Amino acid sequence: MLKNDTFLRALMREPVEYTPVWMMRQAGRYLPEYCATRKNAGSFLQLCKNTDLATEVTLQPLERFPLDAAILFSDILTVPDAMGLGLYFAEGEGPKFERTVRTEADVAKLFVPDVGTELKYVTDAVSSIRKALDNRVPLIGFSGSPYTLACYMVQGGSSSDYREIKTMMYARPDLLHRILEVNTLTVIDYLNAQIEAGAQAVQIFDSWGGSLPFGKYQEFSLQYMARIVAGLKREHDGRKVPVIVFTKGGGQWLEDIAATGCDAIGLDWTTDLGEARRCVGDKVALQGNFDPIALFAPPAAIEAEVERILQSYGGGTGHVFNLGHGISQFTNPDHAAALVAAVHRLSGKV
Ligand code: 1CP
Repeated sequence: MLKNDTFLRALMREPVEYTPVWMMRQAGRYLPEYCATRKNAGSFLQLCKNTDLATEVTLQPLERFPLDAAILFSDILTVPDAMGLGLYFAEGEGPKFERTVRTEADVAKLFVPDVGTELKYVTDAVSSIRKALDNRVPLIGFSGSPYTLACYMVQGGSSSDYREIKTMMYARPDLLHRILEVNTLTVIDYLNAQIEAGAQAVQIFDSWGGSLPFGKYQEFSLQYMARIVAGLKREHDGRKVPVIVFTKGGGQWLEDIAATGCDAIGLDWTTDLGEARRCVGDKVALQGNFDPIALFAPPAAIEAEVERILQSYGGGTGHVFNLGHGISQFTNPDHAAALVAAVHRLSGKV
């Protein structure tokens, strides 16, 4: 039995005593203990692939802060890596792929990898983390959305304008749809494998869907996420497994996102939580939406911002407090502590 299931209850809009909180990228470079473990691992990928070390870094933020959920330590880019694209991290430059998917021939070669073998290191980490958590808090599994994964597969790394993938979308939509089809089938297998290994909620990170024009978002990102939601195991071990959809920059499409059948929508900081609740609060829970850069202000300002967000939501269940995007590597961990404490104190945790 879970000792603290507040996060899962809030996602299912069941009564809660206070607002649960976790932070996107809560395990990461802003924590000195993470940097030490990563150094020992040799590289970021070796850290992801080593069960004991991935377990250790997943638990690091929970040792510091009374967070209400843990998130699997891994990366969305494990999926295109399993498709044979050759993920590596160039020092100081972020993720890169040895091979891109741009031509008709590249797309024809794409395949749905065997998740059970190629991504076994991820499900092994899930089982190991569940054991180490000993039912303290729930464990979140995750994947990138088909469109966000395609951004990296077509671009070959990070991008500021998504020129290659958007050109493909306008010039050869059939090619992009084929990539998205393969990604969708892979993500369904991948998330179901995480759920079977013990993930108690899952989040789909659609980090770059918000760069699409109206209409194209629905066709190239949302449609495929709806298919994933429909293809997931929604119950495991006698308990519902909530699904969170986070489209960064998706605040103007809330009704469409809610219609995917997800249990919760992740919001970035540009959306008013109260308005979002009035719009879709009868269908889904909401997660967010503190501006991660506000963590650079002094604790008193952080608390004021937490209070504004809690008041904007307006009390009751259905809110999971989070950042509107990942925590910056330059954040002072004491400020993250102030955020977590403020959420609990101001929302009534005794
Ligand atoms: O050098 C290092 O230690 C690498 C830094 C790092 C970390 C800590 C990367 C590389 N990934 C991660 C972990 C990670 N990534 C988690 C771990 C769990 C957690 O504590 O939250 C998660 C959930 C992710 C997800 C992820 N990776 C996303 C989606 C969320 C988001 O931020 O939008 C994306 C887009 C990535 C790609 C990626 N991997 C790493 C970096 C620096 C990036 C972003 C590159 C870019 O901006 O395009």
